[in-house]
Amino acid sequence: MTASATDIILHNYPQSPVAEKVRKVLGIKGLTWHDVEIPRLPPKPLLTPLTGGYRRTPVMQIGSDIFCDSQCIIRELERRHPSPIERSDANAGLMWVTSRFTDGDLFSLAVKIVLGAAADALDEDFAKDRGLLYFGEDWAESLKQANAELPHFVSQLRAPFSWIDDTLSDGRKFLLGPQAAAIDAQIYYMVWFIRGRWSGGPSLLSEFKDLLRWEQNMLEIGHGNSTSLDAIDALVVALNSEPASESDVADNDPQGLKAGMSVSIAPDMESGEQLVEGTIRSANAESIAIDLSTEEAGNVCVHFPRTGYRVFV
Ligand SMILES: N[C@@H](CCC(=O)N[C@@H](CS)C(=O)NCC(=O)O)C(=O)O
Repeated sequence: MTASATDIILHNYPQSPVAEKVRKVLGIKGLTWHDVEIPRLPPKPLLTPLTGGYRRTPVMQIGSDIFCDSQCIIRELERRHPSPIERSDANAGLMWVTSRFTDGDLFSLAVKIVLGAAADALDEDFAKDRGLLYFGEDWAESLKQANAELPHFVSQLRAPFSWIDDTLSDGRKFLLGPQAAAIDAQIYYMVWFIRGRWSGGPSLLSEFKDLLRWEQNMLEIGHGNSTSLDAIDALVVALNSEPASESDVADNDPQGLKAGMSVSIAPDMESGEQLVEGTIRSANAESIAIDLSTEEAGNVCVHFPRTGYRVFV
């Protein structure tokens, strides 16, 4: 199977909850896409030439445009395939505001529960990698604490789950009504993660009747139409194409960003992740895109969200 420069390519692996969020958006929109399976642990030698070093999951590629982080990916899918889902509706902005809580506090809680419950059984390399990524330098201590305080962390997750259940209690099929939207994917991936990766998940969820009904509706949506693609073929797509996104930097950027400036970008946390270096092609309130070049992928334009990322000028 080969891909063209306009095809959607998702670099991900089956167990990734954040990738499940994006796979669900692809399903809601009924899109066709290529599935490249990447390693769960670094090194990721067939991914990082595309991203300039960003190693998280998922990453979306369209030709030589590379979208890092589910925020950027969902926004780009929405721009290219606006119907059905969220931008067309006035709830879009609130969905993104809510997503800072679901991707932030709520996801951290889910990670604490899943990794904390399994702390003694985790593979050493996996524990070290994810520990650093999610808990920072003191990860070993945090993991022990998550294990010891599991009931507390479950209580913190149970409340938001009860709010979702309340919202659905009028019998609506999805959170905003009869049609699934981005907010559904934004919350579903947490439920999917807790159910699938923590032994207490099914029991916790069984408390919420309407949430279970919604979960089934979400499950039935599927993931769109995907075919697997070799990672080497994805690199060839990038090598044989040029970035197609526009160059546009708004005047009033708070950091004084301008087109052509050299910058480095990384997730805004102490997780020891590699900085991605390039020159600015576009920047606005929501996102930033930088141009860079690697031997394996040629010229690429790598897109990041502004929220949750730090731009070093
Ligand atoms: N803010 C990122 C978070 C991505 C993230 O943390 N993904 C996890 C997998 S669910 C990850 O990257 N784990 C380490 C890895 O895959 O190497 C997003 O929304 O895409």
